[in-house]
Amino acid sequence: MAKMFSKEEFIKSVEDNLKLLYRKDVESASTQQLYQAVSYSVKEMIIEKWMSSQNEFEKQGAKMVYYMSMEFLVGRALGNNLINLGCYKEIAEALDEIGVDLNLLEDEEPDPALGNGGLGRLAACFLDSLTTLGYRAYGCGIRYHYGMFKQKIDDGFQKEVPDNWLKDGYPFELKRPEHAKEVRFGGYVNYVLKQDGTYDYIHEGYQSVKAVPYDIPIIGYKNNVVNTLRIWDAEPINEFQLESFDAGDYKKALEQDNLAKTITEVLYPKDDHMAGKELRLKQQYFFISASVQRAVEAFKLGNDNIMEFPKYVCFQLNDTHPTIAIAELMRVLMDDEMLEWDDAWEITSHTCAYTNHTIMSEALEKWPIELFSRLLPRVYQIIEEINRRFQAQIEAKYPGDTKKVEKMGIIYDGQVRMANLAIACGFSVNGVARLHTEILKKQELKDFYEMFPEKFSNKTNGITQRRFLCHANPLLADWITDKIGDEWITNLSELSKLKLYTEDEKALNEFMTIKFKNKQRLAKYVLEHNGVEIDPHSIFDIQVKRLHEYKRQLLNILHIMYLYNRIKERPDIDFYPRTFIFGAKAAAGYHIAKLTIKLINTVADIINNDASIHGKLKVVFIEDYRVSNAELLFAAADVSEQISTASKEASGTGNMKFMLNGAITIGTMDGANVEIVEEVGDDNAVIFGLSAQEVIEYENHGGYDPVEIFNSDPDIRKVLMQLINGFYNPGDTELFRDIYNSLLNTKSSSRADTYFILKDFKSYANAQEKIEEFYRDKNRWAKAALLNTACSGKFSSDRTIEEYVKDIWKLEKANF
Ligand code: 26Q
Repeated sequence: MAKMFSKEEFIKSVEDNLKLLYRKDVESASTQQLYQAVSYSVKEMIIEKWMSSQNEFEKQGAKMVYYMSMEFLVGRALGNNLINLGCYKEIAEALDEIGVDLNLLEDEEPDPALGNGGLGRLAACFLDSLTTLGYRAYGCGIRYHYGMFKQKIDDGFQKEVPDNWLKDGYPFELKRPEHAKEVRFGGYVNYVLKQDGTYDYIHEGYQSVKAVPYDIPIIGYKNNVVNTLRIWDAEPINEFQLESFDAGDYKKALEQDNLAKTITEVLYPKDDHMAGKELRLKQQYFFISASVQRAVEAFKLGNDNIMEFPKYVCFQLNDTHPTIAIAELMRVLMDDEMLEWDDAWEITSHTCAYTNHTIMSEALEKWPIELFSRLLPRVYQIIEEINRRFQAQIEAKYPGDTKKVEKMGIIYDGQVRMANLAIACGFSVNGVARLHTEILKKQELKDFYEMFPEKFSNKTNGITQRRFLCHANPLLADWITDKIGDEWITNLSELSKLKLYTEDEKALNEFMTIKFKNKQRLAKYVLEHNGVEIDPHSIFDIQVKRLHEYKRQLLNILHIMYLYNRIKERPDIDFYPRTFIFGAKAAAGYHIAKLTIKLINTVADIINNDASIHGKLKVVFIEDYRVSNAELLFAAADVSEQISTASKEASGTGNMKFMLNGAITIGTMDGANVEIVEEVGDDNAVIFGLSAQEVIEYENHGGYDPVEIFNSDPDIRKVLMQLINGFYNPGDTELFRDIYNSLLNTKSSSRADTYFILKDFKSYANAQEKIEEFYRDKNRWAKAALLNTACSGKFSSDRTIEEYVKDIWKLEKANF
């Protein structure tokens, strides 16, 4: 228990907060009110550490990293904060003594969904690790009023419902109006000739919004260090006073007011295409401009030599979304700090570093010049000059090679290419898994790699064991601590000590009993939420992630349809009962993705209600997959589905969370799966499908012909025909036609079966058979499951962060 709080004091503080906030006592308060009061009490425990950490960091003059990200998918804070404060159990007991169940309070917390998926969750894991390791860090992001939509399943279809996560107030944030910054949009740039013959550039006729930061504490694991996630909200620059404006001002005031209202309204859901939406660019510039201005201001408080900026500050850009930071830092240094170009460039090019999370070209961020220069005239001007100089550099290095400028130019073909800006100006470029980084170097970013090989490195992703084991799976966490001590909580490679227990029957039994209990916990959740009974003795086979064609949820469900056919054709077949579980949100406008959700639910309905198969097969779609229910799912999984088309998944991080919790991977050699197999050994994972190289080879030769497979394989043909013959959906045989077409018909825009689903089908089905055979051998399975946990040490985000620190950020650890 934190030393300034005894149980009695804590309860007293909760009672005080209940009175203060709601005029209630414990007996009369609602669960939501109790959650709020307890959270405020926990915030009280944090605040001292928060202030003293910041003071200490300042005193030490420690270098800091600003992790710039459009998304931070932090998940619920209450339970996690208690774990990192080291007093979860004590507080749970204290609350229990006054008749309050901490678990129920935790369920009252909205799950702050300020992110889409992997990239946003990675940012959250990084903040946890940075702080636990004692590094000075800021997360910089946006305080969206509406986060990722809530998903409702209605007649099998996804419906998007707004996520009003702030409606009851968020107890862990702190508004910091004293650090507000003005951010400017639109207008034009005026030139003023100075006496020395150079120009001053003056931005005029713009609209402004006020960026107001809200700080959320990030608590290190039992180390008294607290860092800050700073999310910016927009407010009108002046109080809106109708009477005092004449006609011209009135229009402008209205527009500014509107700008402030819309800018932080909602998180853009990830799409398969980068649509050049003006509001998205506004969001990007909004939080970046505010963050950069604040970073320069904060630096100047402790140092008057601005040239030392890169010695004390690093900006890590989470994908290209915050890349405008490069031009904004140039602008602030030149226009506000009055530096010359060369000095500003010297600073900027040693401050900014870029992480790439995708190789899919349709996702690469590009903005039309017209839009960009209208919205951000001064910033655009700076990018033009960066581009001019960069092109000259390219031409000097590759004289006469016009293709190089075409491929690497920052401004080209009417567009601003953000990745090119990030690579040309940043001092570091990294991929997020070894395979991914190799593909970047050899294919997608080959020209850049040849020009700047020293900038490139790999930083394989990781996850925090504090949330995804301590909090998600307390039974397993305690068991591990019992066996090998608790050092694994801050040094995950310690888990390798568990390898000793693979020959210990009793230990294996305990391990599998914990898995069973977690399966029961999930079964209860499924019964409550889906009304479907699932058998914890069956194999729990889980695929949870965003819905995207490349992630191939479709392969999974087509295979389930195939299994169902087999069971129906041969009712006496020896089939080990299996429960297939899905969780996935589809972007609202992503037709095929949404149709896949409908397909999964339609198939689930038929299979789950077919008494003739005696419950051998169950299919469950978890509504509104998010961080909080993810924790239940990882803990309960036997099989982890990681079946993306090889070369498409940059890394994946769900794969690591499953592994940590003792699930066995069925997967392709893609992303971090490659490294997972390397750690656990290929006997303890089941790999199938084309390799990345084979996929790329096919793609370079115009794909392959799925119709051949359709014609020659009756099992596959039967499944595909069931998409369009009304087998699952007698009322509307056309419903799934587009899925059928996506697999078999070449459209002008794309090849048939772009993601090699039919090509990999047989190999996947064989792999699934291996899983079944494997699971029947209880002892072998238990060993493999335990080995997955034991070998997952590499995938801690602590390891990832240490690599970033050593190779890119060069931070020192706090010594307090
Ligand atoms: C871009 C423009 C306009 C609107 C939205 C977006 C947008 C938003 C989110 C584009 C991409 C994202 C998110 C990408 C993402 O989550 N990528 C995943 O990052 C993980 C962490 O590195 C990897 O593990 C996954 O492989 C990768 O898919």
